[in-house]
Amino acid sequence: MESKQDADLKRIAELREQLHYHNYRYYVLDDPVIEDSEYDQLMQELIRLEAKYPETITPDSPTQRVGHPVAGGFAQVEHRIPLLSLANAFSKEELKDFDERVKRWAGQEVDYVCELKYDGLAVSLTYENGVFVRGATRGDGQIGEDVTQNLRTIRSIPLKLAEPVSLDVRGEVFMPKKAYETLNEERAAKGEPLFANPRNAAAGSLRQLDPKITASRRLDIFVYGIGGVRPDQIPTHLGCLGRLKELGFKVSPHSKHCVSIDEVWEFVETWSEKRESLPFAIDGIVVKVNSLAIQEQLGATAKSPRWAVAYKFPADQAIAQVLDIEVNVGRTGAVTPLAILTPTLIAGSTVSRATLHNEDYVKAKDIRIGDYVVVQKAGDVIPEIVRSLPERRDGDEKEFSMPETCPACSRPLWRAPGEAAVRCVNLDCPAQAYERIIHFASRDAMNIEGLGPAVIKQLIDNNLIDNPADLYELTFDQLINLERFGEKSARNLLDAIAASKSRPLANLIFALGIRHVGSEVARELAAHFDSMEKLREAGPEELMAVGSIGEKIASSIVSYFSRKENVQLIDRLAAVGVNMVERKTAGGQPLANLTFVLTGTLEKFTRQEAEAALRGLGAHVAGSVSRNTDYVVAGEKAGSKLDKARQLGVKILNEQQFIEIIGKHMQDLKQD
Ligand code: 0OW
Repeated sequence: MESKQDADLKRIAELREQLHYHNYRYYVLDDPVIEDSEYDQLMQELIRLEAKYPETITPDSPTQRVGHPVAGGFAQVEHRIPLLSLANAFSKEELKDFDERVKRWAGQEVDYVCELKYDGLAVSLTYENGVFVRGATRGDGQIGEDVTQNLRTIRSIPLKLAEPVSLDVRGEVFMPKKAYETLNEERAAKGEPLFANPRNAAAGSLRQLDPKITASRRLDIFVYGIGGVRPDQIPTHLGCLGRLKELGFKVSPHSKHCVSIDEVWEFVETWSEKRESLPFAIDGIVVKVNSLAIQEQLGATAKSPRWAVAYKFPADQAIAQVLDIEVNVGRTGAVTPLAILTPTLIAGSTVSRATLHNEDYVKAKDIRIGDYVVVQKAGDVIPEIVRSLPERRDGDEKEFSMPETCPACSRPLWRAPGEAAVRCVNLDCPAQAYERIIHFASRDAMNIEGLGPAVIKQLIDNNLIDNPADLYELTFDQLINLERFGEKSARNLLDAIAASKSRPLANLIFALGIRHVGSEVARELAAHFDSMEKLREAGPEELMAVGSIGEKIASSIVSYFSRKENVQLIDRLAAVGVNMVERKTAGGQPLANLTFVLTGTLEKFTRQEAEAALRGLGAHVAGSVSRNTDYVVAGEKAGSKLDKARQLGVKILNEQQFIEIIGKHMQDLKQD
């Protein structure tokens, strides 16, 4: 008979395996197979078990991502194999010259691999027997800084490889555009200096002494090389990228094999156009000789390899004139100055507005209405004014000063002492209502498909909604009469709004837009308080007992619920059936603590309806079958999940049995 301890230790090993796998699915493949709440469940169980057996904790455990601050700065690390940098090319001709030189040295035709040039900072990661043991910045190529603790917080860096190999890999750590913009918005609101571009933001974040801060910056990585690999081990660079992928590293899907420099140039032109659409900044294209034997033959200068070159996109700066400076009211009421510019072409797109962050920024850079200014798109994110050109002034320029009243509702603006941001505190301000509904419907919030800013503006302009609860009272007839709405789009929007009722509690808390409550804090609140009711009644001390919640967030939450319009909003959302409880302990929900997986096609339910019915009864609907699954509902043409269920001995329901379970409980609910 297995002892309890043996069972626990076995469970610990199982949980680590599963969490490594789900981490890989979510952060490396961006293709999760389970819900966040299920991932959190597994993590909480492992944390609890490791607390019971602390001697079993190993550095490669998924719980060991965020360590302690590094006392006294970073140690220096000597790279076993130097991290080279890249020579630059700025035109098609210079790429042709590179190609000629390489073919002359190699004495043969050469094929290439093109990679996007991620605008971040280069790092080296060392693995021993498949375990991540050290990570360092490139530094000067020979000596870098040991930033292991901070690299561990990057979820797309595996702590344990798929095979127990020992090797050094190279990659580029970067900050995705969305994370960069959010970070600068937060810093602008606090009057902190802004990062000039995503590369500086990534470097600054990776070199934080406290890993908690690094962890909050949501850095990411693309791996692109294996240190010291030999041609007889892996003959081509493409082979190296394939091997890195096999081991579980995040490798960019955009790299391309090119048989000639002409094909390389096509790749350059393609991405020169498409780079705007990437979720991360690139500043060029890296061209590498594919054959490792030829790479070895060509060798390197002191600084950079002869077998690679970086084509740099043209600088993203241009000169424009400031026609006016308007103010924009954001979701939290923050009023930010916005420069209206003469339309100017920068890096492939026409720019006519640029953020000025806050009043201090305008003053510090002495930007006036009428000024000529240098505008830049730092890594393709929102355009920014770098500096004004006083020498081009003719005396007609006008200084900007923040208005006294809100442009949208004319109520007085307010500036918290010590804060750089100026706010409109009128909760009925139409500009804020618009931003609040956009946030409410956004992907990480209630995730209402098809309800973007344009549709929301249309609904507000037609007086159909002025706060999120109104969404759930929209009717087909109201939508069908709107421009650009047909039967199908009206039906789809209503279905999407209805489906959003069963989002997890964490999504709803985040969707409310409580200041300083982001999606991470919302998840912690949902896990701790289990229901909106309890959250609403929680006092500051109770709130500060939760994970990362301090004084500032606690008072923001308490003041949010002290406003009657917010309480009314939540009551209205509850009245229309929006889920207000955390599924695992959903009181009075007959299927609470039961996990269902749906597979195949049901006759009487769409997948969404079946999920909504289950969640409405407190069940958890998972994306994949595991030993935690209680029931698999198998419709027509059920697939591999049904096989897995049979393997694991999970109970299987056909549609009729499913309807009986749902129907029975629906009856109970109706009788309640
Ligand atoms: N930034 C990049 C990138 C890349 C190395 C290997 C040998 C010489 C350069 O996307 N995709 N590939 C390489 O290959 N380097 C890159 O960035 C360099 C590293 C050091 C300075 C640049 O950041």
